[in-house]
Amino acid sequence: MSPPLVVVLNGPNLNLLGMREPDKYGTATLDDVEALCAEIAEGLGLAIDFRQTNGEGELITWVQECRGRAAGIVINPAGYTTTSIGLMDALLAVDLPVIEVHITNIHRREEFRQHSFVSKAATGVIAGLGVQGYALALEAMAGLIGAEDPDDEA
Ligand code: CA2
Repeated sequence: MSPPLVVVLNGPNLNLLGMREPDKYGTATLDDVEALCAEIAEGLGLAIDFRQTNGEGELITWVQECRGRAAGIVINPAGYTTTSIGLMDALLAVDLPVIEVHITNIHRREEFRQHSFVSKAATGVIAGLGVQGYALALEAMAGLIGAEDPDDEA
């Protein structure tokens, strides 16, 4: 049987990770985050599809396309966290486990970063643990979808 697919979505400006503001977001690039996710996913018996877009419509389309294809969604919605009712509606409609990830602790930052529409559609939220939050999200997702550890004896 093929491994369950988890779609890992990244919103606007996350393509700049590791290239700007390392004091806030760290030095890992988005390619590094993808490599981390791929390594963790393999150990958990998950397949991943890792993507980034700057477009709100594209992000919403990708969420819609998860229906019937993916077992769960890990998403760092970045700047659309606090603005996009369309993204929230898509995540609610897709009816899959959703884990929202933020590299920084949005609750310690400016007030405008603290209200997340995406959280209304999320099963769980991880914030403030750096890019390790993506690895933790995949571990939690494996538990939510009942993925089988490939190292476990059948
Ligand atoms: O902490 C997070 O992961 C955020 O989702 C990152 C967003 C920010 O708008 C959220 O409030 C919190 C920003 C993503 C932009 O990423 C950059 C990375 C490096 C340099 C510049 C932007």
